[in-house]
Amino acid sequence: MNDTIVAISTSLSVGAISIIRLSGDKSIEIVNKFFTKDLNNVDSHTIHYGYIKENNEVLDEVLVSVMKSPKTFTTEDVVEVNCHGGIATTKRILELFMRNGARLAEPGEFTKRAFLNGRIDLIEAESVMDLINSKTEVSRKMALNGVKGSISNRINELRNKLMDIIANIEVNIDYPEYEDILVVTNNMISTNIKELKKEFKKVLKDAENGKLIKDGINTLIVGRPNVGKSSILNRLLDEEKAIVTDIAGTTRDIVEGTITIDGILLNIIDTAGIRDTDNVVEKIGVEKSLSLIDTSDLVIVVLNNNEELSDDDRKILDATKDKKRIIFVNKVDLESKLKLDLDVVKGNTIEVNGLDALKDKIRELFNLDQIEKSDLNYLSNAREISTIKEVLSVINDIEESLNNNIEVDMIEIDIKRIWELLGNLIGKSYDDELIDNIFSRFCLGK
Ligand SMILES: Nc1nc2c(ncn2[C@@H]2O[C@H](COP(=O)(O)OP(=O)(O)OP(=O)(O)O)[C@@H](O)[C@H]2O)c(=O)[nH]1
Ligand SMILES: [Mg+2]
Repeated sequence: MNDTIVAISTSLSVGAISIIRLSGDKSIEIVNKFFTKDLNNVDSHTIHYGYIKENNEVLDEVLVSVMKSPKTFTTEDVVEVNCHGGIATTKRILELFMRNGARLAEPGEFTKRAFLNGRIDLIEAESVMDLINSKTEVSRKMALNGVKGSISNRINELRNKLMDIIANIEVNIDYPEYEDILVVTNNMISTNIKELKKEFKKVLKDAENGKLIKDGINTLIVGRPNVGKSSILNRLLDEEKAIVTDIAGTTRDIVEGTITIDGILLNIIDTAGIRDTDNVVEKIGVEKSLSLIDTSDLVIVVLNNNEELSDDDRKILDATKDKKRIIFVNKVDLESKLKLDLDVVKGNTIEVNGLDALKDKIRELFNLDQIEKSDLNYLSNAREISTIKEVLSVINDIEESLNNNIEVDMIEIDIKRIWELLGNLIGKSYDDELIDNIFSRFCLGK
């Protein structure tokens, strides 16, 4: 039997109302001890007005919601006390409940109980966290699909298809003498596996979009000193965030800002101009700029239209050639001296032009218009994406076995492995450490 947990479910700051939530067998009993109305025989899913009192001292005037097992978020008895907001009152009532049989919930423990009690699966649980953290309309919609179970349905459908294949193989192995069963051949499995591979590849591609929706596009602005990187950042943000001067080497540390394009966050980082330098501080800045290239989703390489391509420019172009990148040729208001045989976007930040073209290029590179129109039934976190990658690698093994005419019952082992991986994904089977890890990332009270 679970103990009864309690936490403040709203944020602990000044606000009109705070909610203290309890879940577990003793929820009603604990609140009832201090509430002015008897909650023992009230109907489930009802709200009651009264006071919380400790030894004749009124702590607050509250509304208490009583939700009885099993139709609650955790499937246990849940009581929510709506008290006046602010830190002092909320804490006082929380402490009262803690002194009387409730334990302070761990971060994510309410959602963890919902999962362990079978009310939601793991993807739905992770989506609760995504929903809380979502900053844009698109990420909110995607997270809500997760909470509602649409994403899990997509995985369950694939899992059922695998089960069909496994069942067919098993029948063949166990009852080879039956005349009217379908004889499962490598050919037949091969057709099925090809189809599944296509579907999992689509799931993975969508998941990469999902990650962009959730985390945004990490965009790095790089280039030699003085080409106008900080000016571009400022124009994009429409704010004088970074210092701009005509002194080469003005930006020493990174400067960050965010904008949204078609509902997708663009996390923009302006960096120190890259050049060979003996200045210790500038050198550290340059190294930082270079090291950030690897981890970014998009690199904007800025070149100066008014100067010929230099060795430093070439170095930067070379360091970014395998990345998703946009080359922005700045200062087109000045005489053109740059010669370059690559696809570029041109502009200048004084009269401000070229930035719309830059945004269009970003839309094109990341297919943003399609993301906005899609159903958003996407997986999106690292755990989910790495599981799908593992599935695809097992599928490759299967294809290899099929090519080598390995026996069907050997291939079945790999098919079962995929079925299991998808089970882990939705939390049908799980290990405790993983579950603790996932839920500990939640905020307190959720
Ligand atoms: N003519 C012209 N000048 C520009 C343009 N963009 C920026 N500048 C000027 O170029 C100089 C350098 O601009 P910054 O934005 O500080 O350049 P940066 O690349 O951030 O330079 P560092 O931080 O030193 O690496 C400033 O004097 C800007 O006013 C442009 O499009 N046209
Ligand atoms: Mg700068």
